[in-house]
Parts: sequence; structure tokens; C-alpha cells
Amino acid sequence: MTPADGPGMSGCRLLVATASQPGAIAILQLDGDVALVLGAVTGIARWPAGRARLTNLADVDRGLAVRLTDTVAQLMPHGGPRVVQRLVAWLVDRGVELVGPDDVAPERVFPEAADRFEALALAAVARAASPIAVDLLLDQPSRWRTAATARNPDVERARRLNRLIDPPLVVVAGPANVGKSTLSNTLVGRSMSIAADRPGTTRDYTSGRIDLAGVVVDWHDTPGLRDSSDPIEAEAVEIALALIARADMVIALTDHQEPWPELPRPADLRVANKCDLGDRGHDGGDLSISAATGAGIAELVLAIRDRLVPPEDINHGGAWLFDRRLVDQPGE
Ligand SMILES: Nc1nc2c(ncn2[C@@H]2O[C@H](COP(=O)(O)OP(=O)(O)O)[C@@H](O)[C@H]2O)c(=O)[nH]1
Ligand SMILES: [Mg+2]
Repeated sequence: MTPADGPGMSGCRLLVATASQPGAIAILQLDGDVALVLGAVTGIARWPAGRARLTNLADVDRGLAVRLTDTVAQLMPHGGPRVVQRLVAWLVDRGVELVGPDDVAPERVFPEAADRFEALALAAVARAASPIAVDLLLDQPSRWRTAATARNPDVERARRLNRLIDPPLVVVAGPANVGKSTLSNTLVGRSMSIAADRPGTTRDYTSGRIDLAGVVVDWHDTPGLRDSSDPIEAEAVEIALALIARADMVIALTDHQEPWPELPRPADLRVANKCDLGDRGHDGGDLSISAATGAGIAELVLAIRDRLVPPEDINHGGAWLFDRRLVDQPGE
């Protein structure tokens, strides 16, 4: 497709959401008229919200393409800098606008702001994904002007609170057939991925940007992590492992029969599904749920939320380093 083929892709912005050092996967976030861009990049026409596919990306790479909402999508190619450069160039050539997180001076966007702290807070409110960020952000300018903590901001607390602005990546992993897709469908609220009795069904994942009791996350289902001779399934497992490596939170899921999965990193939460079929009293599990009946789902949502953004961070009265420009010299 060339720019002459259609209305162009200028209704879409592109942000390289992962840091520039190489990782197993990179995340390119698209914002705006994403359906058109997803269609052009993948050659696949139908992209309902919640759909994630392992697919060709502009003949540059194969990777995961995800439509998280009507207006937000992510492309996840392999993380080598050359692949990212080529994919970005392909998109920019077709009219997609490349933006950086701090391309525009906040004082220019919010001339009504009393000072730089207020301008940065308003800019953060404008892009914060989680509703509970708003009150906290609007309280920051006065904290930054006065609080003693502003001279020595707590970067670890900021790392967690910043998840209210940029949604954290939450990945559910476990053996085949334990109910990962059923749980993902329940939470994402749509029946997108195939939940079935046969192991190895999930090649298309369920993903979605979902609000977990006030904290918005990017949720990713994964296929069962088993060795497979099927090259597509093996590739899906490889992408799932890369997502696990990048994730802000990994949820290990098992059921009343299967063991806990062996993951490349310790799980942040261990959840036993199918409690309606009997509870084995899994050693070390944090929660028991039934994705099918809904038992324990409300508790699970709160457990995920409170681990990602602990209530003590939200209730902390100190200054929140929500944008590093708060401590950078203006104009540099
Ligand atoms: N009884 C019961 N069955 C469930 C539950 N969750 C999932 N299942 C069933 O388990 C099978 C595998 O589910 P699926 O979500 O495809 O598992 P996945 O391979 O881990 O994604 C399907 O037949 C589901 O209907 C549950 O909580 N209770
Ligand atoms: Mg599945």
C-alpha cells in the first residue's frame, strides 16, 4: 500500500513505548484511527477491539498485533533496533505521525497553567489511562511547590504510581486447558479467543485494555507454554515468553488437576482456577477462583490492582514524580 491508495494514515500517532535498549520484543503503540493502520500493516481486514494476532508486520517481521481498544493498538515485533527502525519508517512513510512522550513543551499545550508543575500535571491528566489518577495528579502541583519530598522524590513509588498513567502489562500464563482464555474473556468482557477442550487452541490471543477496579491495565492471555512441533504454536510460545519477560505482573494460572507452571520468572500472583470442580488446596497459591462461575473474580481483580498500585502509594501524601521533567531543568 502506498500513500496514494487511500485516505492515508495521518489520523494515527505512533509512540515507541519500549526503551531503546534491545529486548526480546518492542512495543509500538498506535493511537487514533488504528483499524486502518492495523489492516495495512498486517494485511488482515477485521480488527475488532480485544483481538490479538501473531502475524506478518509490514513484511519487516512477524510479531503480535493487538487492538486494545477502538483507538489504541500495539505492534510487538522482535526487539532488535533494526526491526523497530524499519517498522517505524514503514509507518511514517505512510503518514503515521511519530511522537515522543515529551515532544511538546507542556506550557505551550496548557498556557492557562499557573506554573510548570501545573502544566505537567495537566499534561499527565490528559494522557492518564486510569480514572483514579486524576485527583492524585491534580494535587501534585501544590505538593511539588511545597513538600519536602519534592527535593528527594521516591522513584520506586513513582514507578508504581506511573502505572496509573501508562497501563501496566499483565500476562496470564499456565498449562494448556486450565482456563486462561476463559478468565481473559471474562475480564476483557468479550468472547474473542477460542476457549476449548483441546490443548493448544490459543494461537490468537485475547488482549484488552481493561479497568480493574480503577486501575487500567493491558491484559494478555497466552497459549499454554509447552513444547510443540507446530511452528506457529512454537512461535506463539516464543512471543508469550517475551511478553512474560516484559510484564509488570505475571499471573500463574493452574486448575484443580495441573501443577503450577514453570515460568522463566517467579509469578507475582498464583491463582488456582476451577474451584467449582473441587479445591485441591494448592500449596502456595494466593487465590482460588472459577472463571466459569465467577467465584473469586472480584477478589482477584482487587488483588491484581493492589499489587500493581498499592493503596499505601495512592494514599501517600508526598510528591509523586509522575514526569521526569519535574526534576529536569526546563528548556534543556
Ligand atoms: N468447570 C470449569 N471449567 C472451566 C473453568 N474455566 C475454564 N473451564 C473450561 O476448561 C476448558 C479449557 O479452558 P480454556 O479457557 O480454553 O483454557 P486455556 O487453554 O488455559 O486457555 C474449557 O472447556 C473451559 O470451559 C472453570 O472455572 N470451571
Ligand atoms: Mg487458551
